[in-house]
Amino acid sequence: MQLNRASYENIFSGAARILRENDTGSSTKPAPRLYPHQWNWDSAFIAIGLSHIDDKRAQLEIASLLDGQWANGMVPHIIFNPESTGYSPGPDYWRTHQCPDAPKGTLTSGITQPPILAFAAYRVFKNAKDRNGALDFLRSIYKKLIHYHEYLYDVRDFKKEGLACIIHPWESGMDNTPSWDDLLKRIKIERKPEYERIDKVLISENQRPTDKDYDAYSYLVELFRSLMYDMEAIKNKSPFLVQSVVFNSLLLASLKALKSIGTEIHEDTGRLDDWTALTENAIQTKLWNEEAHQYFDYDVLHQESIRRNILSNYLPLFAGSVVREKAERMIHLLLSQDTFWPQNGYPLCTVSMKESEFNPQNYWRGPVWINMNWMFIEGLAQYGYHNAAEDLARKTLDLVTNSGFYEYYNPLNGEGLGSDRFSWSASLVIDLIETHLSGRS
Ligand code: 9WN
Repeated sequence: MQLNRASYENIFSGAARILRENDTGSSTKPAPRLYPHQWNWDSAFIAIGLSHIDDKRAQLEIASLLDGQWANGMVPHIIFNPESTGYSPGPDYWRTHQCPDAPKGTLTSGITQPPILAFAAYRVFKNAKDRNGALDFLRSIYKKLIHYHEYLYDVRDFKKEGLACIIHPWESGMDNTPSWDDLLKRIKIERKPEYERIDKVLISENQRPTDKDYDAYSYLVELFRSLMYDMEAIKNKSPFLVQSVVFNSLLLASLKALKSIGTEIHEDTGRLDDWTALTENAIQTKLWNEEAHQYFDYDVLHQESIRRNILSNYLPLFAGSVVREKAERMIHLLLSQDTFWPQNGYPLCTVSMKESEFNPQNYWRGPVWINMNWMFIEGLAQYGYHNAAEDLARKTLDLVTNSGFYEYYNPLNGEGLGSDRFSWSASLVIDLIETHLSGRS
């Protein structure tokens, strides 16, 4: 079968249409109704797909996200669109405008998300047709990107080990992954937080996090709000502090991209090599588990590895920071029909099918997510596993062709779950068609 752009004409134009429909002018909503604002790692993934269609619009997606950057360098996980309602928790709940570091005139959340932004910015540059325009774009964002990474090392590397810590499940982007279960259960919620859940009105309850999860999510936001988002205070009081594999793998991928960006525009790349070496070493020493052949998240408060076999444990492959012998063992597990690649279904499950928490319909507890597949297609190709990468790309495109551009999918039968017309599913399908299939058979 010839797998090239022409075979996917319809799916490509369907994807481009979704990005147009979810476009608010300078940013793209992750989903038409469920997520009506701008999200951090969504915009990064979206910009990569947009860069195949329109250089300038892709650059604007990244620039508009950076407009929400805080004075301390943090790029928030949500930038609220003042014209959109219908998402909870909204700006009234976060109340970040009270905080001196928050940007003036822009409403944002008070936490961040996996830092894949610099990686995306470099891809947007590489895919640009107008090279001079793209160089100007890099010049306009470089210092802001450096400031974001300074924040991650100077403020978020609580243990000074080269591993940024996350303080909320939402910062992992994988909100209710089983890896957070024990930690969330341990949180003592003295007073039930006051929040509403609009998500359950739009999406079946069995596909979303539980109310208990939301109690913990909201409790943490109320705690951070009461501490005025002061990271020193949060570090001492937060019951959720994790050195996360997804966060630090994407950080590494971004550092490498940032170095390439700096080199392109002849800027000082000073601290980048030191940071990269530090984080690469910390991931190998602190997060690697020899017995399980994978990396585990680390619970900083209870000083223990979180031993759940979840897909994101393998993301150092995306960062290209795994030595060959380890990588081969990991890839063997990743491609196994017992864990992440169901025999008659669709890869990759976000939780191993062998874990007791595996649930094929519930959010980050098993379903296939297109951004995860995309990162593993990149990772497999980097390690020379071109057939497996192409197989995964083809299966991913089959899934979208059969079921539509959903937020996530049941890996056992391909059913679309969560929101329909989901932007990063559309955007990354465009990139798969343009980057990973063209010309190969
Ligand atoms: C909370 C927007 C975001 C994604 C996350 C995904 C989901 C939000 C929610 O939607 O999280 O940030 O309300 O459930 O888990 O990865 O960025 O698409």
